[in-house]
Amino acid sequence: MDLERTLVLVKPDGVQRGLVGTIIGRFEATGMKIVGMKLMQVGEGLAQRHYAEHEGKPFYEGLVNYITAAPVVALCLEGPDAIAITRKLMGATNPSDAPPGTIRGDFGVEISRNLVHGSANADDAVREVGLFFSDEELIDYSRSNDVWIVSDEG
Ligand code: 3AN
Repeated sequence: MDLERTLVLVKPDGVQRGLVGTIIGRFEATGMKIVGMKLMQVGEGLAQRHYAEHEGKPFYEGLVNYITAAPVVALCLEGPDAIAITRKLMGATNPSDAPPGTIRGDFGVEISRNLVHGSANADDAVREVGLFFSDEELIDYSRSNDVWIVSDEG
């Protein structure tokens, strides 16, 4: 299967609650590669572009306020079927519908504080990765050598 890339955000509630490592760990443990990662404050312009599809909905303003309220961790994940796998690990948008074992099911209780974002489909993934990362910020692992924890190189 072809490799896919997807955008993940650990949202402000995930950062404030000290769940960054736990949430990233769940994605990382699947074998998906982290090809981009940064802690950042999302400005209003970026938030509006990211959530453009929700403009006009009753929860839109709250959504922009929430994502801009405090830092997020943005990740670009890569792997076969990365978009669907990421969304499966996240669980349903509303944590009360998300089963135990998913990030939202284990750590969330309300839809407006649902901890994590993952691109919904291939078009969104390309658009959203481009919004949050420049090409230079994304790693090409084919240019890396294997590195072991214990090195025999002194
Ligand atoms: P998902 O993040 O699961 O892809 P979307 O794209 O439908 O869900 O919605 C984007 C974000 O908008 C959600 N993560 C959630 O924070 C917020 N949201 C969606 N629907 C509602 C709603 N009915 N009430 C409040 N917030 C909502």
